[in-house]
Amino acid sequence: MNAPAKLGAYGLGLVVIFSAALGVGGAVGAVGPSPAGDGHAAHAPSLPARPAAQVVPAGLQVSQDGYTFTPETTTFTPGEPATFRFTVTGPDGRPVTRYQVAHEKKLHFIVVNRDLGGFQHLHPTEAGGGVWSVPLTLPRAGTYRAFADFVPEGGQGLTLGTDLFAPGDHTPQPLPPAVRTAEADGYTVKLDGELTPGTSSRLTLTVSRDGAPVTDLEPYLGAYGHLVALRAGDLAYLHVHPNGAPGDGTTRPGPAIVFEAEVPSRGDYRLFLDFQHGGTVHTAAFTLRAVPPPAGTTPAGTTPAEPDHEHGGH
Ligand SMILES: [Cu+2]
Repeated sequence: MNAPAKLGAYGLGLVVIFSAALGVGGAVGAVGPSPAGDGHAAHAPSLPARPAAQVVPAGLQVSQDGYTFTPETTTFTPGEPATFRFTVTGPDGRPVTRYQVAHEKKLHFIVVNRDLGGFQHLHPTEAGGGVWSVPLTLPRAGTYRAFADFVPEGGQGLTLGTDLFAPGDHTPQPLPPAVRTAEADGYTVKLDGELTPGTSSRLTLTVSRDGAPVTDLEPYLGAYGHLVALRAGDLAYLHVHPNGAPGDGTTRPGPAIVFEAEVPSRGDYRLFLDFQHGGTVHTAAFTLRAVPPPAGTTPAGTTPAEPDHEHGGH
């Protein structure tokens, strides 16, 4: 019976945190995935102390820093190919037409089921006048989250998110359990490493096929792999940067792809790895739980773990 009350309280909590995060942005000049400097407590004296790393993660907002993700339509027939068109509206209220290239593209477009059961990484084309256009099929009925990941010229990188809908009966799927290997198109990908909230965590993904390491991965968007991490529950979008690049003299084309990931909180994350081999892009998906390190090993610069009732539980 008290579920609505809890939801209401949760929503209020989000509003408070959101407002505080904007305050941090105004004070230090940036709200982004990197931890901001401290000192924010002075601007929000009525709020309890809050780790600076808990600024609003990317992907949760349809509008941020004056930029707004504006879809032409948000409802699609399940399983039917369609064209998704959208603009990004800038601070002046007009569609943004000038972008910086990042990872070889001006804009990266990610679509995932709200239950994290699917993943599409697409690259829309410019249709003129700031309109982006991309063929899109929402494979089954349900609610989806679409992310536009871009850098407006002269601005900061942003990931804006909006919901898309495919009407019809559907049964949400539970989050797949955490496992250390994933299959993708006949490839096996093994995940090593842990996610530690609030600090950079090294993740190594190793690709093999038929038991043999794959040592001739092909560059895709300027790297041997791209990793998107989405937080279960709200689909916060985490930027994950690969270590090294093709042609830098030290980065090998597999079988291991190394990333540095930083997640803002404990909880479950769904990781999607894109890699290219044989001229085709493959996607391997993992569930990984972020837990604070055991007491006494808290990395410098992070907030000490709460009393650890989950100790040894994962
Ligand atoms: Cu992309």
